[in-house]
Amino acid sequence: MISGLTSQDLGQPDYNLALNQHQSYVRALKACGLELLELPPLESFPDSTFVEDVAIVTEKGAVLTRPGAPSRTGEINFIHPVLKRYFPLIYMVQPPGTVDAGDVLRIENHFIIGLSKRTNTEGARQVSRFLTQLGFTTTQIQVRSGLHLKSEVSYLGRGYLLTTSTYQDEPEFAELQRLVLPSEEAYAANSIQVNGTVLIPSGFPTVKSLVEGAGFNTRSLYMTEFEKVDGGLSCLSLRFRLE
Ligand code: CIR
Repeated sequence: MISGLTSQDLGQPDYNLALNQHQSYVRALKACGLELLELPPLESFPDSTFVEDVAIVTEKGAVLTRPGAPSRTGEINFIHPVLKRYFPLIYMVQPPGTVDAGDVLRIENHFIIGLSKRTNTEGARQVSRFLTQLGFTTTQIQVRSGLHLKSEVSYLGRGYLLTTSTYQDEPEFAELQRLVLPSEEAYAANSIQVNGTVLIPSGFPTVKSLVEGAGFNTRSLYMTEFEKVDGGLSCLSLRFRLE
């Protein structure tokens, strides 16, 4: 993962520290009551730890994406057999569509698909069709900054959205309670709510108090080594509940 793609200028990740941070992440998910399946590392795919990007998983079915970065396309061959264990129905994004699921934000039974450098209009169109067939609604918005839509916005549940100022006036989010982060804490916009606890990156005090002020428990995790390669808390797992 130290050779992962990045737009940051934060230096190379420290591999051992990244492993420690990953173990803390695993412990936190377990403490939140999740059952985990940990996959073996794929040494030839340095970004494969960001397993969120290769699939959209819902209680009704899954979509295997087609990641937009050429170095990541092959990751789907490894996640596909794993998804088959859980999902009888798996849709697959076909070329020329590309989608990174980091651009796919679920808000209750609605999905917002961000068009970005990684997710093209054809990919978004295919994903919209698949999700609609599963019974969800979808809309699309332009990703205006950051790598993915979910790099800058997270849905916490109970009507709360954590967002950078980029999306604070986005009409798609108008009906949600928006917790708007200061620009110096933008990295923490990628946080995840798991069974009522919000996991947030360590070192972002405003985010912590905003989220706690909204009535959530928080748990902070060091994410410095993943931040160096544009990764956040949502990217490191695929989280789903089976019906
Ligand atoms: C990449 O550029 O694809 C990885 N270095 C980071 C992916 C982060 N994934 C995510 O935000 N869902």
